[in-house]
Amino acid sequence: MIATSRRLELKLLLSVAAAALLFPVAAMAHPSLVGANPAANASVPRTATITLSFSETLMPKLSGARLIMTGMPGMKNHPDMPMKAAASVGPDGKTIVVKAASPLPAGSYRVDWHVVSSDTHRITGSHAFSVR
Ligand SMILES: [Cu+2]
Repeated sequence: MIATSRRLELKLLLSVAAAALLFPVAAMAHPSLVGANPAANASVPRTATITLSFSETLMPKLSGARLIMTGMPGMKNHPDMPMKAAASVGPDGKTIVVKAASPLPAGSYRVDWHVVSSDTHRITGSHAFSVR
């Protein structure tokens, strides 16, 4: 009897281990940037809103972005200049919406983003575009 229940126990453990190997991959994927408006390296008319779309549902409290002006027409060696902007995760849970306090003047910009999804790893990246 004891040997039989041990064998059953072992079988159960093995099937749990096999399931753990098969299923966590999709659930544990890191969020990646899959789209943005303005698009990467695009030159767009004046706008105050930038949206970044990710592949995973984000944790709003641990995800955000900073908007930085990196260049201005006619100015050499423009230092990184943080812009007044608010970033929040949109209603779909997968989008970061960055709203500048006012429409951005002509220049080049970079959005430094950080996101956390269900696997709890912090992923960072940056996204560049310009306003003409
Ligand atoms: Cu991760």
